[in-house]
Amino acid sequence: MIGAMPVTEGTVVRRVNNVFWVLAGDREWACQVRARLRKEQGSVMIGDTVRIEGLDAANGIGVIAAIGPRRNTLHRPSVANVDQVVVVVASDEPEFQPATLDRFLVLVHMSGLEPRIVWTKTDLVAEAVARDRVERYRAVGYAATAASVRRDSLGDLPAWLAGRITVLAGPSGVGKSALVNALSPGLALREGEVSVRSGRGRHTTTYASLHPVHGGLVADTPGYSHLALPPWPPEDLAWVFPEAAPHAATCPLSKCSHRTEPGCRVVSSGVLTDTRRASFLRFVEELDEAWRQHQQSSRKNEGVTKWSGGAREGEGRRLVRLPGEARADSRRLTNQRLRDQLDDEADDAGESVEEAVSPWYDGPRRRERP
Ligand SMILES: Nc1nc2c(ncn2[C@@H]2O[C@H](COP(=O)(O)OP(=O)(O)O)[C@@H](O)[C@H]2O)c(=O)[nH]1
Ligand SMILES: [Mg+2]
Ligand SMILES: [Zn+2]
Repeated sequence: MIGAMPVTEGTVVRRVNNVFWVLAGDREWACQVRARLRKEQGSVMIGDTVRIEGLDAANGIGVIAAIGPRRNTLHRPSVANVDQVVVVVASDEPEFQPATLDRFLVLVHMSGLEPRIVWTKTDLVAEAVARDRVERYRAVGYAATAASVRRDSLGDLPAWLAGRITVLAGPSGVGKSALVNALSPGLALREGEVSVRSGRGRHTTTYASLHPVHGGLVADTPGYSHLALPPWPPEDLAWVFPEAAPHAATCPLSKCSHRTEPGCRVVSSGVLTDTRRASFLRFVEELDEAWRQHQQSSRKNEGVTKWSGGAREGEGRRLVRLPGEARADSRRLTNQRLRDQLDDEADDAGESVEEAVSPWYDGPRRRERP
């Protein structure tokens, strides 16, 4: 048939330089972004729902004419409209570290998303060990499953993917790329690649790709080894430990960090046990420090504002906490400080800074009304 195809909607799944690949129906279109759109709405993100026009079916090309409202955005990898983050941990090689898993879980919760858990490489441990770990986290309230690509067993993972945009996250070497390959034979993502440090500082920008698998879209991510918790009030940590949250809600103490305070309901409930409790105590201490530093730098900023605005001494804006936008703003403010701090850590570890900064900074964005 001759003539323009109708305008259609699709999802941005890949980017190569300034060409965005849009999945619409059962095919991908190579699209440029209309110049006016770039000016009005900024750059297109992987995961964006877009309207494409001027489709040329013979050459598979089109133009992105509009970006739909974003439900949320993640950074590193930069992906919009993420429905879930699946945290991948290895049963062994690298050795399972509960604190590392808990840190990923907390970071995903803090960005407003629900984490799920896959233990992969279960071929490397006794079946009972694998089962116990999964059961433990299920008891806490997480969707958790076991997998082994060596044994062609992917557990509940395929069922979780349908109709959703999923990001796989987790330390490097745990088997994320191998899982995506197993989900989509023929894809052949490179496995066993440890991130290489490229000179001083940043990797050349590589964009996340979304792969169509089991009726959904999945993004593989590089591993992150240094993950700092963002500056949250330490007393809010219990909100991102699902087993502790209901008890924190009824804790009678004010400003309680739910550590060891006499009369604390989280403590007396005994819900935090063993490694979960160890993670909790460790993270509270990290937040103590991160939050204290954050408040110091906020006070400094307020001082400047007061002076230039001529406001009276001691009358600075109160620091607004939780939830939503204010928190997201404070995260953006402290991003640079964290980046500086992590720069040093990354240097020590011989890794790039991009990887060192937590990928989960921007919380959910308020949905814009058209
Ligand atoms: N024994 C075993 N090895 C695996 C499994 N999945 C991945 N691997 C190996 O673990 C290494 C790291 O895998 P990769 O997918 O690159 O990890 P990523 O860094 O998380 O993407 C590779 O050598 C894989 O072959 C598994 O289920 N069992
Ligand atoms: Mg990989
Ligand atoms: Zn308490």
